[in-house]
Amino acid sequence: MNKLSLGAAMGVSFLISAAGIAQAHDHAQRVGGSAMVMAQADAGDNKVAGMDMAAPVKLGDLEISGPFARATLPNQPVAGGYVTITNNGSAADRLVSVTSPAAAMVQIHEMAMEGDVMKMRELPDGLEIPAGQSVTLSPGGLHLMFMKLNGPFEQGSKVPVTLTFEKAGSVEVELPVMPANAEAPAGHDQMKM
Ligand SMILES: [Cu+2]
Repeated sequence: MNKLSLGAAMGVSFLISAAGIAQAHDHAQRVGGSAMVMAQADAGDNKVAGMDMAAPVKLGDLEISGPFARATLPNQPVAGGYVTITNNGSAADRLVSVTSPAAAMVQIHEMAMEGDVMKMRELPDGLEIPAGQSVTLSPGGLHLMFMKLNGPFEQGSKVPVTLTFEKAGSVEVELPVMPANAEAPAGHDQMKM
């Protein structure tokens, strides 16, 4: 219901520079605090645990669960999105492309050590989902990188994405936007404590 308001974004001018993007990328790594998690701890367990946990989306042998995105900070030109993809089939599949009306471009990124610095980089051949296994995209690891955003990602809204797999085809999934430092989708914070 709270679709990302693309119209509202038109007046927002992002000061995008190479440095800005680099900062945003670094930021994704540095922000990991538990302030939000702590804040939710009092909120009544069942209520929080059951909050808006979308049922897994099925696509052939694949199941997509636990979707979420992180709210953007002011002037943050990129955003991260996360899902878990389970392959219940007997053959590997591959996430080959991602699109969203919320951003001009969505890339599939991994984190990798370059020397002693952790950096993100695009997976040019997509992301393999091995037969019988789950692949989890999560903060600090694999992620969907929304670039050239059409507007800020606001907590409480939902960002639609279309995931396209080599074999299973395409499916649209909505990513609920969580706090900027969220580590997991709604309902999972409790389990992490
Ligand atoms: Cu990235």
